[in-house]
Amino acid sequence: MSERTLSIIKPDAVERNLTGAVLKMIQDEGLKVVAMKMIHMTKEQAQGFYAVHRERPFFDSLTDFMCSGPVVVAALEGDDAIARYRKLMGATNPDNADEGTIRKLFALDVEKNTVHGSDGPETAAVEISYFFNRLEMVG
Ligand code: YYY
Ligand code: MG
Repeated sequence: MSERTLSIIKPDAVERNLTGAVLKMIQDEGLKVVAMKMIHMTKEQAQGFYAVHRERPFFDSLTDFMCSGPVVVAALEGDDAIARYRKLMGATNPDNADEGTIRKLFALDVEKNTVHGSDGPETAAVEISYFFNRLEMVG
């Protein structure tokens, strides 16, 4: 079934000019970009995005990192897009990520791990609407 997921190319990757390489992997996987933009989040915007993690010990450091530089946010569409993108990303900690995944190739550590991808249909819908309105989505 066709579904959509929210991708973020994180500050560590944008800063190292890896945006094109990550987008190529996304497109080679067959996922279609249906919305995309570069933004530089405020601390408050990063806290809002990661609100589900606000009680976690890494929340303050994570949200500092996510507003430390520009990111590229995109909505991706395809059959089973959520799981396929999670598989392409690899495990949260790059030490545990499979060979050939984005995080295995590019992530610096568990925090500076290059990409975000939604973890389910409900979070995907919330996360896409956090960044994009209907006029910004193709199709
Ligand atoms: O969905 P995913 O990004 O793979 O991991 P989450 O468990 O949702 O955590 C979100 C984000 O938080 C993760 O990408 C990096 C950061 N983080 C961290 O800095 N340290 C941890 N021990 C776990 C997660
Ligand atoms: Mg997550």
